[in-house]
Amino acid sequence: MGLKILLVNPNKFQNPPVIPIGLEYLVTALEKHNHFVQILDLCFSNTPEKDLDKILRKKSFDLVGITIRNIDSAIYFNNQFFLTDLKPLVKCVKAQNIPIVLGGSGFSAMPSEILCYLNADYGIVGPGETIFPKFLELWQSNNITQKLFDGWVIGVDKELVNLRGEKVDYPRYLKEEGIVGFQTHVGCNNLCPYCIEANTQVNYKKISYIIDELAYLVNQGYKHFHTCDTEFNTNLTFSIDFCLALIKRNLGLKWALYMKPTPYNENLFKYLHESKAYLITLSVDSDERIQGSNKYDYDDLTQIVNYCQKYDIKLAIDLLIGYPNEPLKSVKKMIDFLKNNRPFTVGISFNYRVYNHTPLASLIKDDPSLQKKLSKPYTDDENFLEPIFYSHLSQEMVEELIDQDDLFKLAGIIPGVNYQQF
Ligand code: B12
Repeated sequence: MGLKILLVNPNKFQNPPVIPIGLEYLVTALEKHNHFVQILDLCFSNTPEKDLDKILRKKSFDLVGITIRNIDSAIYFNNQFFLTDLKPLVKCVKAQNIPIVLGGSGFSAMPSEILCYLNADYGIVGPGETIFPKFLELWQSNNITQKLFDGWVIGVDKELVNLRGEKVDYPRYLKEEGIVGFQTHVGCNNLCPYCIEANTQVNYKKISYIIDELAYLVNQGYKHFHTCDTEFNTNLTFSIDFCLALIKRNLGLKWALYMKPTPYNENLFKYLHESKAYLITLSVDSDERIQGSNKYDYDDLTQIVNYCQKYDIKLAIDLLIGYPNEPLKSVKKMIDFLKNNRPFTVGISFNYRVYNHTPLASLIKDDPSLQKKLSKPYTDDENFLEPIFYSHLSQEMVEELIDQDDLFKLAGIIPGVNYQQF
Protein backbone atom coordinates (compact mmCIF):
# COMPACT_ATOMS: atom_id res chain seq x y z
CA MET A 1 0.00 0.00 0.00
CA GLY A 2 1.21 3.50 -0.79
CA LEU A 3 2.36 5.88 1.93
CA LYS A 4 1.16 9.43 2.58
CA ILE A 5 4.17 11.70 2.29
CA LEU A 6 4.50 15.43 2.84
CA LEU A 7 7.44 17.09 1.10
CA VAL A 8 8.40 20.46 2.55
CA ASN A 9 10.38 23.25 0.88
CA PRO A 10 11.65 25.56 3.64
CA ASN A 11 13.83 27.67 1.28
CA LYS A 12 12.79 31.29 1.78
CA PHE A 13 15.85 32.90 0.18
CA GLN A 14 14.54 35.43 -2.33
CA ASN A 15 17.54 36.60 -4.36
CA PRO A 16 16.11 35.06 -6.52
CA PRO A 17 13.48 32.60 -5.20
CA VAL A 18 14.03 29.09 -6.57
CA ILE A 19 11.26 26.68 -7.57
CA PRO A 20 11.79 23.41 -5.61
CA ILE A 21 12.42 21.30 -8.72
CA GLY A 22 14.02 18.57 -6.59
CA LEU A 23 10.68 18.01 -4.86
CA GLU A 24 8.80 18.00 -8.17
CA TYR A 25 11.14 15.29 -9.45
CA LEU A 26 10.56 13.29 -6.27
CA VAL A 27 6.79 13.55 -6.75
CA THR A 28 7.11 11.89 -10.18
CA ALA A 29 9.26 9.12 -8.72
CA LEU A 30 7.10 8.49 -5.66
CA GLU A 31 3.81 8.56 -7.58
CA LYS A 32 5.23 5.93 -9.92
CA HIS A 33 5.51 3.75 -6.80
CA ASN A 34 1.89 4.54 -5.85
CA HIS A 35 2.63 6.81 -2.91
CA PHE A 36 0.39 9.82 -2.20
CA VAL A 37 2.55 12.95 -2.16
CA GLN A 38 1.82 16.55 -1.26
CA ILE A 39 4.22 19.53 -1.47
CA LEU A 40 4.17 22.25 1.18
CA ASP A 41 6.07 25.18 -0.27
CA LEU A 42 7.04 27.69 2.41
CA CYS A 43 9.06 29.99 0.13
CA PHE A 44 6.63 32.91 0.35
CA SER A 45 5.07 32.05 3.71
CA ASN A 46 5.20 34.56 6.57
CA THR A 47 4.25 31.87 9.07
CA PRO A 48 6.17 28.70 8.12
CA GLU A 49 5.76 26.81 11.42
CA LYS A 50 2.07 27.63 11.63
CA ASP A 51 1.50 26.48 8.03
CA LEU A 52 3.37 23.24 8.66
CA ASP A 53 1.55 22.58 11.91
CA LYS A 54 -1.81 23.23 10.22
CA ILE A 55 -1.28 20.77 7.38
CA LEU A 56 0.09 18.10 9.72
CA ARG A 57 -3.01 18.37 11.91
CA LYS A 58 -5.40 18.38 8.95
CA LYS A 59 -4.05 15.27 7.20
CA SER A 60 -2.36 12.23 8.63
CA PHE A 61 1.03 11.81 6.93
CA ASP A 62 3.18 8.71 7.39
CA LEU A 63 6.37 10.56 6.76
CA VAL A 64 7.69 14.09 6.19
CA GLY A 65 10.55 14.87 3.80
CA ILE A 66 12.35 18.20 4.04
CA THR A 67 14.53 19.50 1.23
CA ILE A 68 17.69 21.38 2.22
CA ARG A 69 18.93 23.09 -0.92
CA ASN A 70 21.24 25.56 0.77
CA ILE A 71 23.14 25.36 4.05
CA ASP A 72 23.99 29.01 3.67
CA SER A 73 24.32 31.52 0.85
CA ALA A 74 27.92 30.34 0.31
CA ILE A 75 29.26 33.80 -0.49
CA TYR A 76 31.26 35.72 2.14
CA PHE A 77 29.63 39.12 1.74
CA ASN A 78 26.17 39.33 3.35
CA ASN A 79 26.33 35.60 4.11
CA GLN A 80 23.16 34.01 5.48
CA PHE A 81 23.04 30.72 7.38
CA PHE A 82 19.73 28.91 6.79
CA LEU A 83 19.74 25.88 9.07
CA THR A 84 18.75 27.73 12.24
CA ASP A 85 15.32 28.45 10.72
CA LEU A 86 14.82 24.73 10.10
CA LYS A 87 15.02 23.73 13.75
CA PRO A 88 11.47 24.85 14.68
CA LEU A 89 10.11 23.06 11.57
CA VAL A 90 11.75 19.78 12.58
CA LYS A 91 10.42 20.25 16.12
CA CYS A 92 6.93 20.80 14.76
CA VAL A 93 7.00 17.47 12.86
CA LYS A 94 8.50 15.64 15.83
CA ALA A 95 5.69 16.94 18.03
CA GLN A 96 3.32 14.90 15.84
CA ASN A 97 5.54 11.80 16.10
CA ILE A 98 6.08 11.64 12.36
CA PRO A 99 9.49 10.45 11.06
CA ILE A 100 11.53 13.02 9.14
CA VAL A 101 13.76 12.38 6.13
CA LEU A 102 16.17 15.05 4.92
CA GLY A 103 17.64 15.43 1.43
CA GLY A 104 18.83 18.06 -1.05
CA SER A 105 22.06 19.45 -2.45
CA GLY A 106 22.92 21.42 0.71
CA PHE A 107 22.10 18.43 2.89
CA SER A 108 24.22 16.11 0.72
CA ALA A 109 27.31 18.25 1.37
CA MET A 110 27.45 17.45 5.08
CA PRO A 111 24.75 14.86 5.79
CA SER A 112 25.81 13.49 9.16
CA GLU A 113 26.57 16.97 10.51
CA ILE A 114 23.13 18.26 9.41
CA LEU A 115 21.24 15.19 10.61
CA CYS A 116 22.81 15.69 14.01
CA TYR A 117 22.36 19.52 14.03
CA LEU A 118 18.64 19.22 13.23
CA ASN A 119 18.06 16.01 15.13
CA ALA A 120 16.14 14.46 12.22
CA ASP A 121 15.60 10.72 11.69
CA TYR A 122 16.95 9.84 8.27
CA GLY A 123 18.84 11.39 5.39
CA ILE A 124 19.21 10.71 1.69
CA VAL A 125 22.39 11.87 -0.04
CA GLY A 126 22.45 12.79 -3.75
CA PRO A 127 19.67 12.22 -6.30
CA GLY A 128 16.54 10.86 -4.63
CA GLU A 129 14.43 9.43 -7.49
CA THR A 130 15.57 5.84 -7.10
CA ILE A 131 16.82 5.64 -3.54
CA PHE A 132 13.83 7.34 -1.85
CA PRO A 133 11.24 4.76 -3.04
CA LYS A 134 13.70 2.01 -2.03
CA PHE A 135 14.11 3.59 1.40
CA LEU A 136 10.30 3.69 1.79
CA GLU A 137 10.08 0.02 0.91
CA LEU A 138 12.58 -0.81 3.65
CA TRP A 139 10.85 1.52 6.08
CA GLN A 140 7.45 -0.04 5.44
CA SER A 141 8.84 -3.52 6.05
CA ASN A 142 10.71 -2.44 9.19
CA ASN A 143 14.06 -3.22 7.65
CA ILE A 144 15.90 0.04 8.23
CA THR A 145 19.33 -0.49 9.75
CA GLN A 146 20.99 2.85 9.01
CA LYS A 147 20.21 6.57 9.11
CA LEU A 148 21.89 7.68 5.88
CA PHE A 149 21.26 6.38 2.35
CA ASP A 150 23.35 7.14 -0.75
CA GLY A 151 21.53 8.00 -3.96
CA TRP A 152 24.71 8.64 -5.99
CA VAL A 153 25.59 5.01 -6.54
CA ILE A 154 22.09 3.94 -7.57
CA GLY A 155 21.60 7.08 -9.77
CA VAL A 156 18.52 8.47 -11.53
CA ASP A 157 15.50 6.58 -12.85
CA LYS A 158 15.87 7.05 -16.62
CA GLU A 159 12.26 6.08 -17.30
CA LEU A 160 10.72 9.07 -15.51
CA VAL A 161 9.11 11.84 -17.51
CA ASN A 162 8.60 14.84 -15.28
CA LEU A 163 5.30 16.35 -16.29
CA ARG A 164 5.44 19.13 -13.74
CA GLY A 165 4.57 22.73 -13.01
CA GLU A 166 1.22 22.17 -11.32
CA LYS A 167 2.09 21.34 -7.71
CA VAL A 168 4.09 24.55 -7.12
CA ASP A 169 2.95 28.14 -7.65
CA TYR A 170 5.17 28.92 -10.65
CA PRO A 171 3.53 32.29 -11.50
CA ARG A 172 4.43 33.60 -8.04
CA TYR A 173 8.07 32.57 -8.49
CA LEU A 174 8.24 34.16 -11.92
CA LYS A 175 6.70 37.36 -10.60
CA GLU A 176 9.57 37.59 -8.08
CA GLU A 177 12.25 37.02 -10.79
CA GLY A 178 12.41 33.24 -10.40
CA ILE A 179 13.19 31.11 -13.46
CA VAL A 180 12.08 27.61 -14.41
CA GLY A 181 14.88 25.04 -14.00
CA PHE A 182 15.46 21.70 -15.70
CA GLN A 183 18.06 19.01 -15.32
CA THR A 184 19.78 16.98 -18.04
CA HIS A 185 22.04 14.85 -15.83
CA VAL A 186 23.30 14.47 -12.28
CA GLY A 187 26.85 14.51 -10.97
CA CYS A 188 30.09 16.21 -11.93
CA ASN A 189 33.48 14.86 -13.01
CA ASN A 190 35.40 18.06 -12.26
CA LEU A 191 37.88 18.01 -9.41
CA CYS A 192 37.58 21.48 -7.86
CA PRO A 193 39.09 20.89 -4.40
CA TYR A 194 36.73 23.27 -2.59
CA CYS A 195 33.45 22.13 -4.16
CA ILE A 196 30.77 19.92 -2.64
CA GLU A 197 29.64 18.75 -6.09
CA ALA A 198 33.10 17.64 -7.29
CA ASN A 199 33.78 14.10 -8.43
CA THR A 200 30.23 12.82 -8.02
CA GLN A 201 28.81 9.93 -10.03
CA VAL A 202 27.51 11.15 -13.43
CA ASN A 203 24.17 9.79 -14.71
CA TYR A 204 22.44 11.11 -17.82
CA LYS A 205 18.69 11.41 -18.33
CA LYS A 206 16.98 10.38 -21.57
CA ILE A 207 17.14 13.36 -23.94
CA SER A 208 13.68 12.77 -25.44
CA TYR A 209 12.16 12.75 -21.93
CA ILE A 210 13.92 16.01 -20.98
CA ILE A 211 12.50 17.61 -24.12
CA ASP A 212 9.01 16.24 -23.27
CA GLU A 213 9.37 17.82 -19.82
CA LEU A 214 10.27 21.18 -21.39
CA ALA A 215 7.44 20.92 -23.93
CA TYR A 216 4.96 20.30 -21.11
CA LEU A 217 6.17 23.44 -19.33
CA VAL A 218 6.15 25.52 -22.52
CA ASN A 219 2.52 24.46 -23.05
CA GLN A 220 1.74 26.02 -19.68
CA GLY A 221 3.28 29.29 -20.90
CA TYR A 222 6.79 29.05 -19.41
CA LYS A 223 9.44 30.00 -21.93
CA HIS A 224 12.53 31.01 -19.96
CA PHE A 225 14.69 28.26 -18.45
CA HIS A 226 17.90 27.64 -16.51
CA THR A 227 19.82 24.37 -16.35
CA CYS A 228 19.99 22.64 -12.96
CA ASP A 229 23.03 20.56 -13.86
CA THR A 230 26.23 21.15 -11.94
CA GLU A 231 27.73 21.97 -15.35
CA PHE A 232 25.89 21.43 -18.65
CA ASN A 233 28.91 20.20 -20.67
CA THR A 234 30.00 17.17 -18.67
CA ASN A 235 29.99 15.14 -21.88
CA LEU A 236 30.37 16.89 -25.23
CA THR A 237 28.41 14.35 -27.29
CA PHE A 238 25.50 14.37 -24.85
CA SER A 239 25.49 18.20 -24.71
CA ILE A 240 25.45 18.53 -28.49
CA ASP A 241 22.79 15.81 -28.88
CA PHE A 242 20.63 17.64 -26.36
CA CYS A 243 20.98 20.96 -28.26
CA LEU A 244 20.17 19.23 -31.57
CA ALA A 245 17.05 17.63 -30.08
CA LEU A 246 15.96 20.99 -28.69
CA ILE A 247 16.50 22.67 -32.07
CA LYS A 248 14.45 19.93 -33.74
CA ARG A 249 11.48 20.36 -31.37
CA ASN A 250 11.56 24.14 -31.84
CA LEU A 251 9.71 24.89 -28.60
CA GLY A 252 10.09 28.67 -28.71
CA LEU A 253 11.95 28.87 -25.40
CA LYS A 254 15.21 30.53 -24.35
CA TRP A 255 17.65 29.18 -21.82
CA ALA A 256 20.65 29.95 -19.62
CA LEU A 257 23.24 27.41 -18.50
CA TYR A 258 26.16 26.70 -16.20
CA MET A 259 29.24 25.51 -18.05
CA LYS A 260 32.84 24.57 -17.29
CA PRO A 261 35.75 25.34 -19.64
CA THR A 262 36.13 21.79 -21.01
CA PRO A 263 34.95 19.87 -22.97
CA TYR A 264 33.82 22.11 -25.83
CA ASN A 265 34.19 22.60 -29.57
CA GLU A 266 32.85 25.14 -32.04
CA ASN A 267 29.76 23.03 -32.79
CA LEU A 268 28.72 23.16 -29.14
CA PHE A 269 28.48 26.97 -29.30
CA LYS A 270 26.82 26.87 -32.72
CA TYR A 271 24.09 24.53 -31.48
CA LEU A 272 23.74 26.31 -28.15
CA HIS A 273 23.02 29.45 -30.15
CA GLU A 274 20.58 27.69 -32.50
CA SER A 275 18.74 26.13 -29.56
CA LYS A 276 18.34 29.66 -28.06
CA ALA A 277 20.83 29.47 -25.22
CA TYR A 278 21.49 33.16 -24.55
CA LEU A 279 23.65 33.13 -21.41
CA ILE A 280 26.51 30.95 -20.21
CA THR A 281 27.80 31.18 -16.66
CA LEU A 282 31.31 29.76 -16.87
CA SER A 283 33.14 28.61 -13.71
CA VAL A 284 36.80 29.61 -13.87
CA ASP A 285 39.70 29.34 -11.41
CA SER A 286 42.77 31.55 -11.57
CA ASP A 287 44.85 28.85 -9.87
CA GLU A 288 46.64 26.92 -12.61
CA ARG A 289 46.84 23.77 -10.46
CA ILE A 290 43.02 23.65 -10.44
CA GLN A 291 42.88 24.52 -14.16
CA GLY A 292 45.27 21.60 -14.76
CA SER A 293 43.24 19.08 -12.80
CA ASN A 294 40.13 20.18 -14.70
CA LYS A 295 42.09 19.97 -17.99
CA TYR A 296 41.92 23.52 -19.35
CA ASP A 297 44.22 26.46 -19.84
CA TYR A 298 44.22 30.06 -21.04
CA ASP A 299 43.97 28.99 -24.71
CA ASP A 300 40.66 27.27 -23.95
CA LEU A 301 39.36 30.39 -22.22
CA THR A 302 40.36 32.54 -25.21
CA GLN A 303 38.53 30.17 -27.58
CA ILE A 304 35.39 30.19 -25.42
CA VAL A 305 35.27 34.00 -25.27
CA ASN A 306 35.65 34.08 -29.06
CA TYR A 307 32.98 31.46 -29.74
CA CYS A 308 30.53 33.25 -27.44
CA GLN A 309 31.12 36.45 -29.38
CA LYS A 310 30.83 34.68 -32.74
CA TYR A 311 27.57 32.94 -31.80
CA ASP A 312 26.09 35.86 -29.87
CA ILE A 313 25.88 34.21 -26.45
CA LYS A 314 26.48 36.35 -23.37
CA LEU A 315 29.36 34.99 -21.28
CA ALA A 316 29.28 35.61 -17.52
CA ILE A 317 32.35 34.31 -15.74
CA ASP A 318 32.18 33.18 -12.11
CA LEU A 319 35.81 33.53 -11.09
CA LEU A 320 37.47 32.13 -7.98
CA ILE A 321 40.84 33.56 -6.98
CA GLY A 322 43.26 33.02 -4.10
CA TYR A 323 43.17 29.27 -3.39
CA PRO A 324 45.64 28.35 -0.60
CA ASN A 325 49.24 28.95 -1.70
CA GLU A 326 48.25 30.52 -5.02
CA PRO A 327 50.76 33.31 -5.76
CA LEU A 328 49.48 36.83 -6.38
CA LYS A 329 51.04 36.88 -9.85
CA SER A 330 48.75 33.98 -10.85
CA VAL A 331 45.68 35.99 -9.77
CA LYS A 332 46.99 39.05 -11.59
CA LYS A 333 47.52 37.00 -14.77
CA MET A 334 43.85 35.99 -14.78
CA ILE A 335 42.55 39.51 -14.08
CA ASP A 336 44.74 40.92 -16.88
CA PHE A 337 43.60 38.15 -19.23
CA LEU A 338 39.94 39.01 -18.60
CA LYS A 339 40.57 42.76 -18.94
CA ASN A 340 42.01 42.04 -22.38
CA ASN A 341 39.55 39.37 -23.54
CA ARG A 342 36.38 40.97 -22.11
CA PRO A 343 33.56 38.49 -21.54
CA PHE A 344 30.18 40.07 -20.71
CA THR A 345 30.65 40.12 -16.91
CA VAL A 346 33.00 38.68 -14.28
CA GLY A 347 31.83 37.94 -10.72
CA ILE A 348 34.85 37.51 -8.44
CA SER A 349 34.99 35.48 -5.22
CA PHE A 350 38.15 35.51 -3.16
CA ASN A 351 36.73 33.91 -0.01
CA TYR A 352 36.34 30.14 -0.19
CA ARG A 353 33.42 28.66 1.75
CA VAL A 354 35.07 25.66 3.43
CA TYR A 355 33.00 22.45 3.58
CA ASN A 356 33.92 19.39 5.58
CA HIS A 357 34.94 16.30 3.55
CA THR A 358 36.54 18.37 0.74
CA PRO A 359 40.27 18.45 -0.10
CA LEU A 360 40.26 22.13 0.95
CA ALA A 361 39.02 21.24 4.45
CA SER A 362 41.72 18.53 4.76
CA LEU A 363 44.38 21.00 3.65
CA ILE A 364 43.27 23.48 6.30
CA LYS A 365 43.02 20.85 9.05
CA ASP A 366 46.68 19.93 8.41
CA ASP A 367 48.16 23.41 8.12
CA PRO A 368 48.06 25.91 11.02
CA SER A 369 49.26 28.71 8.72
CA LEU A 370 46.07 28.31 6.64
CA GLN A 371 43.90 28.10 9.77
CA LYS A 372 45.00 31.67 10.56
CA LYS A 373 43.40 32.86 7.32
CA LEU A 374 39.90 31.67 8.18
CA SER A 375 37.02 34.04 8.81
CA LYS A 376 36.71 32.88 12.44
CA PRO A 377 39.07 31.29 14.97
CA TYR A 378 39.82 27.65 14.16
CA THR A 379 39.50 24.84 16.71
CA ASP A 380 40.23 21.14 16.19
CA ASP A 381 36.55 20.26 16.54
CA GLU A 382 35.49 22.62 13.71
CA ASN A 383 32.91 20.77 11.56
CA PHE A 384 32.50 23.58 8.97
CA LEU A 385 28.70 23.51 9.16
CA GLU A 386 28.25 27.12 10.21
CA PRO A 387 29.75 29.30 7.47
CA ILE A 388 33.52 29.66 7.62
CA PHE A 389 35.65 31.11 4.81
CA TYR A 390 39.29 30.91 3.78
CA SER A 391 41.04 33.89 2.18
CA HIS A 392 44.56 35.20 1.88
CA LEU A 393 43.56 38.14 -0.29
CA SER A 394 42.02 41.32 1.07
CA GLN A 395 39.25 43.30 -0.60
CA GLU A 396 41.73 46.19 -1.04
CA MET A 397 44.19 43.92 -2.89
CA VAL A 398 41.46 42.65 -5.22
CA GLU A 399 40.11 46.15 -5.85
CA GLU A 400 43.59 47.32 -6.68
CA LEU A 401 43.96 44.54 -9.26
CA ILE A 402 40.59 45.31 -10.81
CA ASP A 403 41.48 48.99 -10.92
CA GLN A 404 37.88 50.20 -11.29
CA ASP A 405 37.26 48.23 -14.47
CA ASP A 406 33.47 47.80 -14.39
CA LEU A 407 33.71 44.39 -16.08
CA PHE A 408 34.31 43.00 -12.58
CA LYS A 409 31.88 42.70 -9.65
CA LEU A 410 32.70 41.30 -6.21
CA ALA A 411 30.27 38.42 -5.70
CA GLY A 412 27.68 38.94 -2.99
CA ILE A 413 27.96 42.69 -2.52
CA ILE A 414 24.93 43.27 -4.70
CA PRO A 415 22.40 40.40 -4.25
CA GLY A 416 21.29 38.36 -7.26
CA VAL A 417 22.53 35.89 -9.89
CA ASN A 418 23.66 36.28 -13.50
CA TYR A 419 20.40 35.69 -15.39
CA GLN A 420 18.75 38.53 -13.44
CA GLN A 421 21.02 41.01 -15.25
CA PHE A 422 19.25 40.41 -18.58
C1 B12 B 1 20.96 25.54 -10.80
C2 B12 B 1 21.41 26.13 -9.49
C3 B12 B 1 21.06 27.44 -9.21
C4 B12 B 1 20.12 28.26 -10.09
C5 B12 B 1 18.69 27.73 -9.91
C6 B12 B 1 17.81 27.91 -11.12
C7 B12 B 1 16.43 27.31 -10.87
N1 B12 B 1 15.41 28.07 -11.00
O1 B12 B 1 16.26 26.19 -10.53
C8 B12 B 1 20.33 29.71 -9.54
C9 B12 B 1 21.35 30.42 -10.41
C10 B12 B 1 19.09 30.57 -9.45
C11 B12 B 1 20.94 29.41 -8.17
C12 B12 B 1 20.92 30.30 -7.11
C13 B12 B 1 21.53 30.06 -5.88
N2 B12 B 1 22.32 29.02 -5.57
CO1 B12 B 1 22.48 27.44 -6.63
N3 B12 B 1 22.67 25.81 -7.49
C14 B12 B 1 22.18 25.34 -8.59
C15 B12 B 1 22.62 23.88 -8.79
C16 B12 B 1 23.71 23.81 -9.85
C17 B12 B 1 21.50 22.93 -9.15
C18 B12 B 1 20.33 22.92 -8.16
C19 B12 B 1 19.20 22.08 -8.68
O2 B12 B 1 18.14 22.57 -8.96
N4 B12 B 1 19.45 20.79 -8.88
C20 B12 B 1 18.50 19.87 -9.51
C21 B12 B 1 17.51 19.27 -8.51
C22 B12 B 1 16.61 18.28 -9.20
O3 B12 B 1 18.28 18.61 -7.54
P1 B12 B 1 18.07 18.79 -5.98
O4 B12 B 1 17.33 20.01 -5.63
O5 B12 B 1 19.40 18.58 -5.36
O6 B12 B 1 17.13 17.55 -5.61
C23 B12 B 1 17.50 16.21 -5.76
C24 B12 B 1 18.27 15.61 -4.56
O7 B12 B 1 19.00 16.56 -3.83
C25 B12 B 1 17.23 14.91 -3.75
N5 B12 B 1 16.44 15.69 -2.80
C26 B12 B 1 16.20 17.01 -2.75
N6 B12 B 1 15.37 17.30 -1.72
C27 B12 B 1 15.09 16.16 -1.10
C28 B12 B 1 14.28 15.90 0.00
C29 B12 B 1 14.15 14.59 0.43
C30 B12 B 1 13.29 14.32 1.60
C31 B12 B 1 14.83 13.54 -0.24
C32 B12 B 1 14.69 12.16 0.22
C33 B12 B 1 15.65 13.80 -1.34
C34 B12 B 1 15.76 15.11 -1.77
O8 B12 B 1 16.34 14.42 -4.75
C35 B12 B 1 16.19 15.41 -5.78
C36 B12 B 1 15.97 14.72 -7.10
O9 B12 B 1 17.08 13.94 -7.44
C37 B12 B 1 23.16 23.54 -7.36
C38 B12 B 1 24.27 22.52 -7.29
C39 B12 B 1 23.75 21.14 -7.58
N7 B12 B 1 24.32 20.48 -8.51
O10 B12 B 1 22.80 20.70 -6.95
C40 B12 B 1 23.60 24.91 -6.83
C41 B12 B 1 23.60 25.15 -5.33
C42 B12 B 1 22.41 24.47 -4.69
N8 B12 B 1 23.43 26.59 -5.22
C43 B12 B 1 24.04 27.10 -4.22
C44 B12 B 1 23.93 28.45 -3.81
C45 B12 B 1 24.85 28.90 -2.69
C46 B12 B 1 23.03 29.32 -4.43
C47 B12 B 1 22.72 30.75 -4.01
C48 B12 B 1 22.61 30.98 -2.50
C49 B12 B 1 23.80 31.65 -4.62
C50 B12 B 1 23.75 33.08 -4.14
N9 B12 B 1 24.54 33.40 -3.13
O11 B12 B 1 23.01 33.84 -4.65
C51 B12 B 1 21.39 31.00 -4.74
C52 B12 B 1 20.20 30.56 -3.85
C53 B12 B 1 18.87 30.77 -4.50
C54 B12 B 1 17.76 30.22 -3.64
N10 B12 B 1 16.64 30.94 -3.55
O12 B12 B 1 17.88 29.16 -3.07
C55 B12 B 1 24.92 26.08 -3.51
C56 B12 B 1 24.46 25.73 -2.09
C57 B12 B 1 25.67 25.53 -1.20
C58 B12 B 1 25.36 25.60 0.25
N11 B12 B 1 26.24 26.26 1.01
O13 B12 B 1 24.38 25.10 0.70
C59 B12 B 1 24.94 24.88 -4.53
C60 B12 B 1 25.02 23.50 -3.91
C61 B12 B 1 26.17 25.13 -5.46
C62 B12 B 1 27.50 24.96 -4.76
N12 B12 B 1 28.30 23.97 -5.12
O14 B12 B 1 27.89 25.71 -3.90
N13 B12 B 1 21.42 28.15 -8.09
